[in-house]
Amino acid sequence: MDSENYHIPDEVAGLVPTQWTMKVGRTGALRTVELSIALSSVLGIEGRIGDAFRLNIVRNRMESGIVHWSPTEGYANARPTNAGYCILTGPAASQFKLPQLSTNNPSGLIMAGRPGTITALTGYPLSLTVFNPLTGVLKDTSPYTVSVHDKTGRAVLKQQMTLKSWPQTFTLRPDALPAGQYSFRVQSASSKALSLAVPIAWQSAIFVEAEDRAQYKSEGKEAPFTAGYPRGVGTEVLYLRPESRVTVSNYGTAVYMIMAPGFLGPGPHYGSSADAVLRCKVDNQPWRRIAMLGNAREIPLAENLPPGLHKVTVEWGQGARAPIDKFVFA
Ligand SMILES: [Ca+2]
Repeated sequence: MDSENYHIPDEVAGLVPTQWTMKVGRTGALRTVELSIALSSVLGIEGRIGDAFRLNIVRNRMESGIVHWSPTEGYANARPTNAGYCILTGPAASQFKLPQLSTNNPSGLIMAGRPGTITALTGYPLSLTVFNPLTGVLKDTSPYTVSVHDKTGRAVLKQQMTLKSWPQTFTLRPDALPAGQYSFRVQSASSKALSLAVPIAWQSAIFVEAEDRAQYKSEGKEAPFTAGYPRGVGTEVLYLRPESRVTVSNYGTAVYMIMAPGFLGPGPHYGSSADAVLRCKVDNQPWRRIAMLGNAREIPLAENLPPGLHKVTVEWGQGARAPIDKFVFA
């Protein structure tokens, strides 16, 4: 913790269950908090040395906001995919070595930057960012094997590499690979636990979720915002504010923008976006004003573009906010 003002008031320290102990220390400008938690009696975890699991520590104090040890987007505290990693090292944490890491975790302890299948347009490179949060602590300098496997499990690309720093962005060039489903794998030579396998695909059209922060760049004075649409049951959409501007880039020869459906009463009512106008441009082409009149959900922004990387820029034009669901590059 790097806050100069960090302290644990007596009344909060008193709330820590009696099975827990806590020690606050200081190393230069850093404050460290050492918590001893009786895992089996408090949390029901029967751990062994080498076990790794996801952990988050959350402070719910509405007057000063919710504070997470590992950042969790929005107000949901319980999102295991956003939680940090925890390893049971035994009493001498500094003496824990990589081979002691348990291999019981079938999903591996390396993470891809995006959940689900990571896709690219047929014939174009596919980029993915890979996080390996434990290596900094475990001092792993062993080589890694990076490979791409087809549906039958055959390795169609394989490379050994020594990676000094994480996260790493890999750019996979399909060359002559046909469109289809593949698997991208990363494996440490020294620990089976340090592994990753994620589905990837090359396909003829790719969908970029408008609300995916890993995919858009916010360039305006105001950040855009994301909402469930309709709340709780529908898709996630992106709304632009008057001073918002976002750009999305991908490969292809055509770009479409998909709007979330409008609803007529009775039913979920989110106000009308009938007077909404968005301003859009592709690459350095002139700006277009796109009115949301009617029920057109799929709006062609540009077709017959030269093959390659293209950039869509979208900003608020006038009127109500319009729910942007996704972009399609084909
Ligand atoms: Ca969406």
